[in-house]
Amino acid sequence: MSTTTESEPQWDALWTHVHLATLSETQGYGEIRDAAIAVRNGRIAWLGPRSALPAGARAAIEHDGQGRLLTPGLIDCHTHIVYGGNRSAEFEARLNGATYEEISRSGGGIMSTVRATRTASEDALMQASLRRVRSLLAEGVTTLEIKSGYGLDLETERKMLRVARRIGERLPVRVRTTFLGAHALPPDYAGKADAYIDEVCDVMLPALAGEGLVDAVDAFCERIGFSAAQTERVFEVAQRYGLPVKLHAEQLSDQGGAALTARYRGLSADHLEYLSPEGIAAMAAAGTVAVLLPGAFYFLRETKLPPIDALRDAGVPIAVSTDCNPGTSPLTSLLLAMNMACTLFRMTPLEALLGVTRNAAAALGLGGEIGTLSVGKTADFALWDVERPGELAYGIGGNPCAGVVFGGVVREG
Ligand code: DI6
Ligand code: FE
Repeated sequence: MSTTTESEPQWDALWTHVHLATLSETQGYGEIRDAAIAVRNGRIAWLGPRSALPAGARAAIEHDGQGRLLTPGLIDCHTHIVYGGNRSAEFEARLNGATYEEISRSGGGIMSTVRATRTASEDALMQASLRRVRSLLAEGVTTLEIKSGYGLDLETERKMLRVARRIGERLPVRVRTTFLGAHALPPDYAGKADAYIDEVCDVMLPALAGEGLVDAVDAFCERIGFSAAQTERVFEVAQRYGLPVKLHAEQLSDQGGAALTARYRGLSADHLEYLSPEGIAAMAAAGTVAVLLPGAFYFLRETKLPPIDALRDAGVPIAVSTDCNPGTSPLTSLLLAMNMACTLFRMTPLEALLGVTRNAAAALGLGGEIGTLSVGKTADFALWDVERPGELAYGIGGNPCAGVVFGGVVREG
């Protein structure tokens, strides 16, 4: 242990004149007006009303927050942000009257993204993805989950996950990777879904987990994706490798995916428009987070709402995310996802903010580390030019983010 002289400041940095929304209370925003927050070694060392600052407390750097709102850094806990090409031509063709069949017969849909992702060089994929990630970061995002799933072969799934890891090295953002090999059936396995699941379980996941590229494992459990039995095979292998699971569950129909995820103590079940009461009960008992994705609901013009009231009544923690992907949610604004969670799903602004902070942290298994302003947690914050925390979910367009602190360090740009 090093000895400190009396004149050495005990903190690395201190923000004063800030209005905190700690999100750490059981009720409400946990607001502290005219507050201060101090950082040491990248972690929150002290926070409270400015009037309660310990006498003689000093920091190496002091920042005047100018009365701004300071929240935990935002967390986008479900994205497919690494992909090649985009599907704007398909969007346009559909609005010009093309049918879904015509589009898929001409090679459109998810397979067009798979082709574009397979042919993109790692650097091209990196550049295209960085642009999208930067939009999220400009709105106060400090942690981001990124899934694979547009490769559907070992080489391209590896390329996607390597790009995801490199994004976390290149930009000041924490990246958690998710292997989504069981996202869709590649054309060469047509009619042989079980054989493709063999490949996912016996070849892809072992290789990629062994290379340290995988933090969690996901699948698309759906009539047009994989069955609950096939999903469970993937979960078993994940468990063998000590990797947590999550699931695209009950997006288009009820496959019992949420209950299956709960049985494997999954971090989250995501989408959930067709979630059953049994699924809700299982999630509540297992502590599995419900990740709601209003961008996909909006873009697909879905009308069946996820069962928000029942999730609330059961005490299931609810997170909100962009689902950023080229097919069903080309959305790179987490603030807009919060607004949509309120307008489309009737969540409250407090629930929306909890959904991109505390509950999103839980959905990534990082609840002890980030997601609230609490002493000991990593010092990830966002500063906002708003009067009240409820304003974050209110605006449509415009970006009130006035600054970001990542691991105690002011993020430039
Ligand atoms: N559900 C979705 O909404 C996306 N993937 C998934 O499992 C769709 C992905 C795409 O169309 O590119
Ligand atoms: Fe998704």
